Amino acid sequence: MVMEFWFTELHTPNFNIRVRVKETLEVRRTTYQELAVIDTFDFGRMLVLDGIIQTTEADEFIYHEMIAHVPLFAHPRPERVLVIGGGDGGVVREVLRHDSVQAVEHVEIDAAVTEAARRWLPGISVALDDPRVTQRFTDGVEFVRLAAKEDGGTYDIIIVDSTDPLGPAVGLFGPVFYDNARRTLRPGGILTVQSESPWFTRGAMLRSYHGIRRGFPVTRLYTAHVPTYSTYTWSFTLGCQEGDPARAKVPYPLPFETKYYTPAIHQAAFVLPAYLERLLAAPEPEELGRQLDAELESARSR
Ligand code: AG3
Repeated sequence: MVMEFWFTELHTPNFNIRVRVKETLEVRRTTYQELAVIDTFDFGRMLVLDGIIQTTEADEFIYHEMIAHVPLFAHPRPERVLVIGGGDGGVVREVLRHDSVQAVEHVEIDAAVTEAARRWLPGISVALDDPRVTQRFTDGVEFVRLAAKEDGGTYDIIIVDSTDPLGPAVGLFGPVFYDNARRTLRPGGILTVQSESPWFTRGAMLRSYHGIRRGFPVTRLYTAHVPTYSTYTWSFTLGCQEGDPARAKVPYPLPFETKYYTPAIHQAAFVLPAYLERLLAAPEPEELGRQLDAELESARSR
C-alpha cells in the first residue's frame, strides 16, 4: 500500500484546501509565526505560514507578476520602490526586471521567511542579492511611520505583500499605515497592496479598499487567479493621486518576458464582476466589513 501524506489549509472548518505532500522540508516556529516548507506533487515546493499557503513554485508567477507589474507599468518612470513583506523575494525579483528601477528597499518583519526562501526556494529568492536591493528585517508599519513626511516622500511605488490580517500583518491593513504610506510616496507615486480574497476574507478586502480610498483620490481594485489561494480569485488594491492606472500606456511588446501579465491583462484585471462592484459600492462599508469579519470569525470557531 502506498502511504499518502496530505497538507490541509483549513480556511474555515467547513472549507479547506488539501495538497498531497511529497516531502516535508522544514517546519519551525519563528519569532512571529509557524513556518513550513513542503514539497508537493502538483505545485512543487510550497511556503506555508500559520497554516496558510503563501506561495508555490508552480503558480507564484501569477501573484508576483500581478502585484508588481500593474503598478510599475502604471507609473511613467518608477525609480525608487519600497516592498513591505514578501520575505520570499518574489516581488523584489519582478520589480527588478524594470530597468528604470534604481533602488529597492525591502522591509520584512521575519528574517526566518527569507532564510527559508533562500534555502528552499532559490527561483523565488534569486534576486535578493542584487546590488539595487537594501533588505531590512523590521516591522513595516513602524518603518513607514518613521519614513512618512508631509512634503513629498521618497518612493515612486510601495508594494505591500503581506500575510492575511491575523498575525503580524494586522497593522498593514489599518488606516494609520495607509496614511503614512501615502506620505512616504513621491508625487505621482502608487501604493499597491494584496487585498485578500473577495470570498471568505472579503471583510479584509473591504477594509483595505476603503482604507486606501480615504487617503487616495484614485483607488482601484483588480484581480488575478491564483490556484493555490483559497477560492482562486485574489484581489489587489492600488491607490494613486491621479490618472486611471487601468488605462496606463503599457509598452507593447513588453521589455521582458512574462508568464501571466500582458498589456491586455493589465486592463482586463480591473474589470470586476457585478457582485464585486456592488460589494465595493455598498453603503456603510465599515459596518459591512465588521459584519463580514464577524461572520468569518464565527465560521472559523464553529
Ligand atoms: N502573500 C500572501 C498572500 C495571502 C495569502 N492568503 C491566503 N491564501 N489566504 C504571499 C507571499 C508571496 N510572496
